Amino acid sequence: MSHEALKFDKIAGPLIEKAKQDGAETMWDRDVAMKSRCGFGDKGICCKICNMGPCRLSPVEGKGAQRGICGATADTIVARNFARMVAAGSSAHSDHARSLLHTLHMTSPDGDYQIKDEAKLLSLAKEYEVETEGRDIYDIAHEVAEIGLMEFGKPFGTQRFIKRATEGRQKLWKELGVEPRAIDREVVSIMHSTHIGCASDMESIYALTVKSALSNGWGGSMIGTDVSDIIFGTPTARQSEANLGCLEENMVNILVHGHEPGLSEMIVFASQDPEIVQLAKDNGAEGINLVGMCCTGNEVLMKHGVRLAGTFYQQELAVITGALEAVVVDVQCIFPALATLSECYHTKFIATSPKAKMEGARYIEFDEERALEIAKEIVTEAILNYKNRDRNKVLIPQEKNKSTVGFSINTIVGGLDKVVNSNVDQLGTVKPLADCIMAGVLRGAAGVVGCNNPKVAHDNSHLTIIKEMIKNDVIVVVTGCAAQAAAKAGLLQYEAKELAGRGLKEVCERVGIPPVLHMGSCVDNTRILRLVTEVAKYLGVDTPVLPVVGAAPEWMSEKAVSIGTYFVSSGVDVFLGTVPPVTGSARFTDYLTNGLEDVYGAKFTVNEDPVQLAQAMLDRIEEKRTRLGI
Ligand code: BF8
Repeated sequence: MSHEALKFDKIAGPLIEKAKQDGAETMWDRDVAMKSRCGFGDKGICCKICNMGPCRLSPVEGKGAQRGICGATADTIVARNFARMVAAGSSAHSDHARSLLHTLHMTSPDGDYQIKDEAKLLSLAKEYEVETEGRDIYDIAHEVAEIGLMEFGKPFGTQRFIKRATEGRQKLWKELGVEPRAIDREVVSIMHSTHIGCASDMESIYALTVKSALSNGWGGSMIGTDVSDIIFGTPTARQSEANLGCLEENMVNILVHGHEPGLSEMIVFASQDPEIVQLAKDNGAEGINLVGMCCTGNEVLMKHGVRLAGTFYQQELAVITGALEAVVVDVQCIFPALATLSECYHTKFIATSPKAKMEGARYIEFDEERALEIAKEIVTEAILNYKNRDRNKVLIPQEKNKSTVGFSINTIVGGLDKVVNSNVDQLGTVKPLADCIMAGVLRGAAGVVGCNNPKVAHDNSHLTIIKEMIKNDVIVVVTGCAAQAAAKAGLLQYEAKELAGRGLKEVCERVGIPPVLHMGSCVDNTRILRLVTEVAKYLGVDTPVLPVVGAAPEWMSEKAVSIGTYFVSSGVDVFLGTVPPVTGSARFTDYLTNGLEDVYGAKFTVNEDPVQLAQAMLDRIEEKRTRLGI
């Protein structure tokens, strides 16, 4: 069962062969069964927003159906479909933040959730104009949470965090009328305006899309990152390991997978509880081995150094090892197929969120009011399942790599202080980073983020692009599954500096960092947004001027479309390695890949060839340097 998309992966082949012998179906079987994708959907020209259709427009201009029954053109239909993708992506990220705000609201000194980063809370309180003088830290936290929750539904005003953007961005968004209002309102606006018989003007639909994306980037996701740091601690640099080789032969293996840190944090604590560890030993195991996957994996990796089992596309492979006692999931990026797949093994597939009940899963609802107690219940189920492991069905790959993770903005800025003999006043600022870029020691910076997608060879695009960047003295920051691809390939180790150009290598050596910095989960793309913004502010310019680019080489989710849109709207060029479903409208495609530059100073570039995409990124960086006169 070979597949083009797997050629790059050393460990997938044997595990997929094993799946075949075990009678287990994988995404690659389904990919083959699918034969080909729907050509209309692929181009974004299938409209099913009302029951007169679905209307499928002809992909050939001037031939066949050029309009839907209501008269909607390809431009309208493509723009509406794109907008709805962004609305869904913004919803997923922002709802994640809403959960965290509720958790912040229930923090208490003797509860399961406490305040870990008081300084960050106080700083946010100041920004929210919350009185802090002489008040209990938990009273402050609760008031901050209430104000944060109002960002979702307030009837008037705009997102508070847009004040964090450069003055240039704030002015532009105001002039264009795209300042994001309440987060939920922007999603509702899209759903309303794309209802049958509403907006048909492509550019106005895109403006609504921008508002929702900005309400995610400068709203939901940014709130998510800040609140997560406040409750669980702002990440600092730490060592860990990544890949399926992190599973252990003689331990109870538990995989946490999904996104929201409220659950996974408690599973970390539960699995370290001495009584629970003893229970594992009493049941014949040497202990408990907790590993992470997808963005939950990033959360527990960044904050606790919990080892990473793998990326999005490895979720089935992890079960096929036959060595997992439990897969514990909450929301987003979880294959429904895991339920059936787990039945081929002894693995318990445990769903926990009312937002993502999974057919065929064992359901243990997670309730923050009894967080640790429920986490212990889940870990206990996994332990008691250890005896059911069939040793004949176990195949744990050897591959794993060391990585250094935990690069919050504080970690990066603190580390880079070592690069120059800064005067003390300039310590703790982005000056060293800005100086390195201006001097050409670093040619620029690239964020490489996003998913895996069977349309392209898994991890290959991420790694090709990352390696091209660092070889050319472009420092790389990574999040999401791109970060995990880098971790598995050893690019998050200090030793990866040997793959870097002279300037970047010198920076790595002076600071003691790898050339690729793991900044967290997909919600944490806002760390990248803020870092870029701080450099722009320091240099007194707007973001589009900077030699900085973003790439989602293997993106697949609606969240990625929202992220890409908020980055472009924030003045950062975005390079995509899989084609979004927009090519059915030449006008809309041209708008995304050219027209946006006149409006936002940044645009999308799409190329499925990672070498060409990397070259386009480097060219853009050099073009920006030339324009800056550096
Ligand atoms: O939010 S990178 S596959 S895990 S969507 Fe999902 Fe994509 Fe991975 Fe996290 Ni992001």
